Amino acid sequence: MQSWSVPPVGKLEPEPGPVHVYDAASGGIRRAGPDTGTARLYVCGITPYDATHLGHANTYLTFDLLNRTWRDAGLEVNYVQNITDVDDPLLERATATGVDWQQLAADQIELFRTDMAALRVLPPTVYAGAVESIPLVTDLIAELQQGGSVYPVPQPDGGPDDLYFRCTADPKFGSVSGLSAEEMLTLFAERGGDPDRPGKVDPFDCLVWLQQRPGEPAWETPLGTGRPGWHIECTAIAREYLGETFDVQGGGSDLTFPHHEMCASQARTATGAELAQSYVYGGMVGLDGEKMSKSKGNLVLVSQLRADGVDPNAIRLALLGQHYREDWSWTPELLTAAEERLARWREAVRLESGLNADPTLTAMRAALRNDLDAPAALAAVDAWAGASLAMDSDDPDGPPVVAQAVDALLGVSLA
Ligand code: 5CA
Ligand code: ZN
Repeated sequence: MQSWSVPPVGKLEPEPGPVHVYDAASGGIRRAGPDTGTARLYVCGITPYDATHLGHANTYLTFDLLNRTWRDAGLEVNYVQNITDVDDPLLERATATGVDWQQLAADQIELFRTDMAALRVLPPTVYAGAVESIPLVTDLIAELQQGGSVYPVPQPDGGPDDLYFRCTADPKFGSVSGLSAEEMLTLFAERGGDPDRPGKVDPFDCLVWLQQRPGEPAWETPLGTGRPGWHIECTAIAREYLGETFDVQGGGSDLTFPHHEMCASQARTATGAELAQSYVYGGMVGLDGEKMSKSKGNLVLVSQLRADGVDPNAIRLALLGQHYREDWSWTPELLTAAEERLARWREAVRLESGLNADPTLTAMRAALRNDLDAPAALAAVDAWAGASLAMDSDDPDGPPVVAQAVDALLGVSLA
């Protein structure tokens, strides 16, 4: 699948050094990425049945910060993102609105690309759709089946059996989210699982292959004519493009369980290796006290803000103003404050001379390398801009260096 165009990136000489992030599985801050060479990142992509809202944007900006922080530390980044371009929510929305499911997916993917490019998010190295990845998925299912951890479950109305992954085959099942069985059961039912389906060995076992249902799309494969389950899609795509173990698996915190728990279990069972060194999650963005979600319809869309003439750099700053792990609610005041901040920073970098940039650059790097602390990085730029505007400073390199650093590290253009 084609991703989106690479935005211009500010010129900043990389400075090697360790990057740390919070890993949900171990419950602590861990070093993420190698000393030199290539860092490997997988971030779960959209299910393209509705437009990009600020919750999605926040999640992709979080991992854009990690990407930029790693690059600034002198690393290459192999960044893989999927698109769940066939799954129940997409088919249900297409049926409900009377549009062709493929057209719906194509339109929403295109809108997402446009939104990401406008927000200056660096594109993934590999952008892989579920549909185009079906051979990878069926290979992995066949491998798990041979090892005895995939089993058939009869369809309620007859026809070939669906296939399920037996997560209890994995003694470490539960280690990503660290939840109790009771909590897992509630979330599994809420987030696309089917704990009560007859014929399953364990309530947590998850669907990996759904045989064709009447009126639904399906692909002919050695496992039958059907379509992939959700979790196995990401496990297979990640393994193909990033290898058995990679540095960070990321997404919004609603993916911790069951999605990433299942992916990790499937991978461990197939290869014996841990899928990711760190599992990193962004908080949930809400509106009026409720999680912003396509299914609830309480959305603020990136495309709508853009159509209203809002500068995407201000949207970026509004989102970066909260630490990525926080849950928070969008308000128009956050956008106004971000627009004011952007204007102040732009005024400061237009000065012919300003404060020396070195301490600011050091503070920005330290903040980002310490669990992507964007609010602290913004505060460092605020301090520089405030002081440069308030007093006569004589460093002509200050303004251009800060402008390049803000562009390279925060993805915000002050031009
Ligand atoms: N296609 C799957 C992942 S494989 C999926 O969850 N798609 S999604 O379109 O529902 O979500 C895309 C990403 O946005 C996920 O990482 C999800 O955690 C994140 N996300 C969804 N809603 C919010 C929200 N309100 N706040 C923050 N992130 C969100
Ligand atoms: Zn995923």
